[in-house]
Amino acid sequence: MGVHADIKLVDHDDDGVDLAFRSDVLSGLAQQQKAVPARWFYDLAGSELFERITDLPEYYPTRTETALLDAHCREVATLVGSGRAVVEFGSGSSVKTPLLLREMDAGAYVPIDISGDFLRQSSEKLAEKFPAVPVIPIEGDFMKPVSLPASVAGLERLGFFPGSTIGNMVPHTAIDLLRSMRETLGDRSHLLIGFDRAKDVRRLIAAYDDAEGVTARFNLNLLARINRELGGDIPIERFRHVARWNEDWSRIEMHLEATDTIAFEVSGRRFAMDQGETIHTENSHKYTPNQARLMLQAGGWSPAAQWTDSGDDFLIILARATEHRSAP
Ligand code: SAH
Ligand code: AVI
Repeated sequence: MGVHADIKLVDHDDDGVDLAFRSDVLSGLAQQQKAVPARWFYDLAGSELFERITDLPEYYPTRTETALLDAHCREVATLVGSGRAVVEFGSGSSVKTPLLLREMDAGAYVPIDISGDFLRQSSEKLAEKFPAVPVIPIEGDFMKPVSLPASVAGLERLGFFPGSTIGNMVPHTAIDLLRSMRETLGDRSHLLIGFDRAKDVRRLIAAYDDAEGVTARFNLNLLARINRELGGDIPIERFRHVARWNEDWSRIEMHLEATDTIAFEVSGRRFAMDQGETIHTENSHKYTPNQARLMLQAGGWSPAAQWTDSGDDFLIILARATEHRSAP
């Protein structure tokens, strides 16, 4: 079967600049608290750095969730049934996907990711492992409505959203995304989703500020990407990576802090920052199991089964699309 031609849902100008990237960066840098959405971390270098993060001793989520998927995907397949189109949101390296596909007689695999080159590489590798499954990659932003390819129109769907990528969204955006997934995947669909659990703050900070400095490089790579793709002259060496816990929102925040008073240009616009001022680059929310289930309910999904590890670090939930009907 192999990899089908990928579907691209991204707009570039005549110079190849991603219009959404430019617009998000220019508006984000003009705010009082400067901020750039975390999805822009993932150019090819950013995706490769993220893969290195997943192997760090401090970054427990990937290995914990992988062990959960390894142990429980057979039950998932029994509950969901065969012949499904598996649609993965933010598929990245697709390294967790085989744990699911090996248990399911999947009708197709549709990985969706904003990091186009990385998506194509990962799709090729996955297709080699599962030659009987058509792989149909979609390069695009899963926050926007996604139309699934016509070739999966007749198949029921299983959404796969691992990694606690949901945690990179503030709750109201996360619920909007769950609702939009419910629309994309349709009635009778299921969603298998990972949530990172609230835990000791020192462990959380270490996971986002590792001793080797890989997460710092991942964060600072955003500035290199802005300079390269948006004609910027940001002095990267005058920024430092900061990871802090925000108790009110139950989240780790990553920031890029100016170590000096600086001025720079991006796409011909001038910006200034005081020493100590930050650009907020990522939120990573951490949940109790009740919060996770409540968010799914609010997003149109009814939890059907859940699995967690003995250390209570990570949670995976299988949910069914809630039937549309009136309720009190
Ligand atoms: N699912 C993988 C990768 C998680 S990293 C895992 O569990 O290990 C998050 C992935 O989501 C990255 O590959 C990134 O490129 C992608 N991503 C982040 N925001 C996105 C968005 N808005 N639209 C599409 N892909 C996005
Ligand atoms: C993709 N996402 C769920 C990761 C996280 O843990 O929030 C991204 C990441 N940021 C720093 N380290 C990992």
